[in-house]
This record gives sequence, C-alpha cells and structure tokens, in this order.
Amino acid sequence: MKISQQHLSETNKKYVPAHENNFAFLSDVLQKKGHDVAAILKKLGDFQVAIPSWALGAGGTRFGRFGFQGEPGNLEQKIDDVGLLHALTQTAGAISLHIPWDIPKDYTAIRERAAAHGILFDAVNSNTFQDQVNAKESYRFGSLSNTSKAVRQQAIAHNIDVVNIGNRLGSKSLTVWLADGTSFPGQGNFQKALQHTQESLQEIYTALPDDWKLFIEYKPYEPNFYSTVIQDWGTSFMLAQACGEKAYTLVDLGHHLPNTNIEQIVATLMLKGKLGGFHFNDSKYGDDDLTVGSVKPYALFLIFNALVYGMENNPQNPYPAWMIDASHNIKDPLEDLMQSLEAIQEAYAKALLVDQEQLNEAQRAHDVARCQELLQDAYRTDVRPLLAQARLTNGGALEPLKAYRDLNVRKALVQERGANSIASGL
Ligand code: LRH
Ligand code: MN
Repeated sequence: MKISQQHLSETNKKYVPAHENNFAFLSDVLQKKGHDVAAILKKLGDFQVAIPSWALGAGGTRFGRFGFQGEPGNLEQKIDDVGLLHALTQTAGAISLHIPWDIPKDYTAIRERAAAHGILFDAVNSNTFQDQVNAKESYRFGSLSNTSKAVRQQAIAHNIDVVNIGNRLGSKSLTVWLADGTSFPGQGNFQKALQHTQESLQEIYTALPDDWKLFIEYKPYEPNFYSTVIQDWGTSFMLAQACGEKAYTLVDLGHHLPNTNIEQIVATLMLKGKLGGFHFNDSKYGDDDLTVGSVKPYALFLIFNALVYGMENNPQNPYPAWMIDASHNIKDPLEDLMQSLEAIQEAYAKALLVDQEQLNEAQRAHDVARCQELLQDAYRTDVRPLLAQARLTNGGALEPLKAYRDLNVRKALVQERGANSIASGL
C-alpha cells in the first residue's frame, strides 16, 4: 500500500476551501502580531520525528494484548508503515530501530526501501533488558551494571553490534536504556552497580564512530521496583559527562515521577549542552506510553517553550533528536501515531508564537501575570491551519487521519498482510 500524490490531492480537495479561510485568517492575525509566518512554516516542515519500529503493531501489558489486523510482520513492512505516515503527515521522516527485534536481512534492500519512502534511520536502540534465545549469560539481574564481568561483557558486545548494524544503515546515534536495578532493599550495592555501568558505557563509547552520538535514557522504575541504576536525569547527565562530548541525556517524557518539572530538566540539560533527544509520549500515572498530548498538552507546550528558548540561545547544545516512544493498546497504531505527530507539531508551533523578548522583559520586571499572559496567549492560539499549510506545502494531507480513513488504508493493509500478521516489539 503506497499513498500517491494523486490519492492525496483527491482526499485534500474537500478540505481546501475551509483550510484556505482558516489559514488566511490566522496568517493575518499572526502577521499583525509581528510573526514571520513563512519562517514558522519552514521550521514546522523541517521538524521531522522518528517513528519507533516497536510501536507499529499493537502494544500490550502483562494483562494482555489485543492485536490489530494488518500489522507489519517484518522490517520491510514496518518501513512501509512509516512511509504511509510520512506520506500523510510529511513529519515522520525517520524510523528508530530496536535490536534484535529489527535486524535487517538485506541491508541494501532495506536502505533502498527506506530511501524510496524518504525515510532516514534515526537512533538505533540496544536491548539488554531481555534474554535472547541461546544467550550465554542472563540479564535477569542486570546487564551493564551486573556484578558478573561475563554478563557485562556480553552486554557491551551487544551494544557494539548494534552500533555496527546502525552504521550499515546510515544511523548516527545509539540509545541505551537499561532496565538494570533492584526490586528489594538490600538486593544490590548502589555504588558498585553505578561504577560498573559507568565503566561499561565508557567501553561502548570508545567503539562509537567519530560522528556518532550516545544517548543515555533514564527511568525511575519498571521493570525493577525498588531502584533503577540510571534513575533520573542527573545520573544520566553524570554518566554522559563521564563518557565524553559525544554522550548525551535522552528524555523520555514518561520516565518521570509524578509532577516532575520536565521543562526545567530540558532547560538545564540544554544550558549544559547535554540534551541529546526525546522520546515523546504522554502519561497519567507511570510510563503509560500514551498518545502525545492526550493527557497533559499544556505540559508539552511548556517543554517546547523551553526547547525553543534553548534552540535560540544554547549553541552549545546540538539539534536534538526527536522520536516517539509509545505503545498502542486500544487504538490503530497508525492513527495513534498520526495524533502524536499532530500534537508534537502543535506544541512546537504554539511555542514558536511565544514572544521571547517580551517574556524576558516581563520576567526582568517580575510582572508575573504578564509572563503568564504571554505564554497562554501563544498556547490559546489555534495553530492547526499552520500545521495543515506546512503539510500541504510539502505534499502531505491537510487532514492525515481523515485521509487515512477516506483511503481505507487499514483495510488495504489487512488485504495485503492478512488479518493475523503480528509486529515484533513491545
Ligand atoms: C523503556 C523505553 C525505552 C525502550 C523501550 C521500548 O521504557 O522507553 O526507550 O527501549 O521503552
Ligand atoms: Mn523510551
């Protein structure tokens, strides 16, 4: 199933009149406020989010998994699904692979297939949180932090394999997330676990090609429920510093204890030049991996406000890697991902409307009410015509989710792949 330009212009037709009205009205309002609408449209068009290869099928929990028909049954079909998302949204220009769930059989064929969809390979993810069949050592009690040198060496070797796989696909970064930790007081020695982890990461770091980055992802709990070795941004930041200038912290929005001020973490990491990238999702309680912006859209806006400020004022921080990390238990994965992409673009567009100069003045004057007014004026702006115009300009759908349904994409995928094809991943 490929979505052609002809498909898109067909489905766009009925949405054009309303869009042109809405966009003309909004452009006029924004220009009168001094905004450069063309510049904002360019930034939105350039903002490409990587799709997680492990979230193109139905996710699940320990209480069960409800499959979706027509799931991608192999890496080729996963790349095709990201191609569909990119054709519709023009903002899903990359895929993030998880190894060993997505080891290519034919590297040339995989690279060509992705290129045909205009898809790049973003960060590759290692997996030392599951034991592989015939693995010599087990990760039950940890991987890079394990008390056993043999287990640590196996985990280090796996990460280096993942770098080599990514290198053959044109990826330029490795994401390391460790489940390592303990579930009972007394089970482990915090200092030894952290020391082992640091030494292991430094060994992996030395194997990184010069133009690569290492992203160290933190998480407070799950699957361990008493301690996690890389539990928070501070620990990840410390380990990144211990590794070197190519190592950065990766912020997964779901990896924070309730009410954590994530935008302050983002501001701090960017000031220190150590914000590597994001795993976007949303959550109500724990690492729920819900649709981006579905529970706390204002919190997402505040994070993008910190990002926009950092991207304008912190040349010491590289352009972050944007990735989604979600799990789809009850919604069609492609529809869920389109909603996440829309919410990310919306938060970014609203943050671009914050008058940073006036905000700076109000902050210096301690005019607290004005500070909030400046933020919320931007947040309360319906920016959807901007997103639609950016998509239209880049050859996408004015209404991706509606187009997906108008074109009966899921039905076509089921016809192609059968009702029972299951995607590898979480
Ligand atoms: C851990 C995590 C990590 C991935 C996994 C799929 O919770 O966020 O980024 O490896 O999900
Ligand atoms: Mn993640």
